[in-house]
Amino acid sequence: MTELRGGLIGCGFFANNHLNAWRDLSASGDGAAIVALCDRDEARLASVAKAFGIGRTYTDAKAMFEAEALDFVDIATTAPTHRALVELAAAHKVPVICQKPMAPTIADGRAMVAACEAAGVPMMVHENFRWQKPIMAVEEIVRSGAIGKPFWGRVSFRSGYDVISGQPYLAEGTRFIIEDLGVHVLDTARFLFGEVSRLTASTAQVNPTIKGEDVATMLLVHEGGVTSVVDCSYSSRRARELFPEVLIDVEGSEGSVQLDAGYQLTLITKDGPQTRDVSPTPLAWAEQPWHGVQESVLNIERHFIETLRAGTEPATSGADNLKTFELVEAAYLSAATGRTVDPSEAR
Ligand code: NAD
Ligand code: 89V
Repeated sequence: MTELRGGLIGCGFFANNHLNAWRDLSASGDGAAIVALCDRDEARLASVAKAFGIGRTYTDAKAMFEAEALDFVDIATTAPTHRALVELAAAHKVPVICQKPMAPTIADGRAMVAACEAAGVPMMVHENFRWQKPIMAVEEIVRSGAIGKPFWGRVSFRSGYDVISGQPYLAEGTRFIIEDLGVHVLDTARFLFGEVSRLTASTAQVNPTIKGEDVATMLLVHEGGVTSVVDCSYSSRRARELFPEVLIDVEGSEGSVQLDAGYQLTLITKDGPQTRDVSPTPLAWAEQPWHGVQESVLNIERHFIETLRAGTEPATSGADNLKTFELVEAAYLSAATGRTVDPSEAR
């Protein structure tokens, strides 16, 4: 199998995880490797290139696309640059995987999807929460029918972890938790319960040193009949700090499934409760407490490469992720107006 050649743009805080996972995929014969790096910060570029032994480096993305014959590009910059970089990739006919959040506005997101469609290149959003092992385990149970027809759910992320210290740009935007973290939990709710017809949200800003909301509570009515509560907070002081665990409850006509603290998964059926440990597998380069997120990066990159080889649509394609983006927009609109919103209003 010929190894696909990728370029990575953006060598910042989270890119180490991308690069470690790409290195694992290359070593395990999954058929992809990063051969070129780009960052407009020269010192950062040099240090990451050295750490990962990647000799071909660029401070300008256009120069990289022009000089390299790439099979794909991995965009790991922050949202304000995503549209221009995705459009550049499309112009060079290079398939893209682009970090979340997709873009600052849904209009930008639509333009990115349209550019890739017009160029005939696949586009995937790096929406990795549905690639976390514990979340995949919940989805597998729901899909198996073991709890019957689901009618209620909760997807919850509550933490007091100082996420701002690693990602200082998060303190600067007027939008914070729904855009950055809510996008993951809303996507998880779509993954588990399907599309949403109505959403009501309430938000709060508890931390006075930031500009956006750091607490959000959302009520979702899904088309298939499930009602779910999706809540997230970065201002929660709790008995046990769980960052970055997502807790999940699903109740169905024949039973329930709970993903509780410490990655404990309980299936409750007529035969009683059965609990098993679904902890993520720490990779060789994992750092606690990020190991579950890091494993999901490996899973999503592998999926992207499989879809490129098979010519199939990735699970979180650009078009798919626009539906999660509509939920983000619906949540902000609902919180601002106090009304229940049909996410299709954001279309
Ligand atoms: P960062 O600011 O630490 O790094 C971004 C890097 O991109 C910087 O080195 C910057 O110089 C470079 N850059 C920006 N624009 C560029 C351009 N046009 N050309 C070349 N280089 C450019 O950001 P980060 O914290 O690593 O976050 C990156 C993205 O990853 C964000 O969208 C964030 O939301 C996302 N993220 C995702 C997860 C997840 O679990 N999926 C976790 C953390 C961060
Ligand atoms: O996606 C993010 O930016 C990270 C998270 C911890 C949620 O993965 O903050």
